Amino acid sequence: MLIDFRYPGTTETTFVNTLGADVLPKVTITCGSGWDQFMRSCYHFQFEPKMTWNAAKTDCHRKGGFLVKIDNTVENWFLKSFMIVDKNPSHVWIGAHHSVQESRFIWESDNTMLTYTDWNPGEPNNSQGQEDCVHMSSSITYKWNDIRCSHTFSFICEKH
Ligand SMILES: [Ca+2]
Ligand SMILES: [Ca+2]
Repeated sequence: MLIDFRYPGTTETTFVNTLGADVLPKVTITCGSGWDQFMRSCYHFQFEPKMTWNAAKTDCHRKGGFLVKIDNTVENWFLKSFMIVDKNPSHVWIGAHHSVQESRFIWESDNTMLTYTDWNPGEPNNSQGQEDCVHMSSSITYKWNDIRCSHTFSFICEKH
């Protein structure tokens, strides 16, 4: 598997293979300060200050992005890996939330249904009928859980 990855605090994009060797010249995508590039997207990991899901969504929009939309296992793996080697936050909001009108989970960025998912076993369980937002939790190796939107957590923004 080949991934492109920009290490935190650097401006160079480095292509690495699974052995960690640099194998290809960099491809330039300008993410801007505070954003990290992976594949064709840029990510902003906000560990502090923590926010409710709705405030996090608004903050991502203000920054020119959206709450992260996780499309596949590679993107999910990148996000997990980044958090584990960085601040290892306890809870992180992602862009999935439960649409009351449609009675299903959708991504806030484009209102599409979730295709790839990484739910923790037994989730989503909509505990007490009040769990409409989705987070990744370090206690379950960053698998996904639905939870009340009013919690204040770290969050991940994405932009293209
Ligand atoms: Ca994405
Ligand atoms: Ca739950």
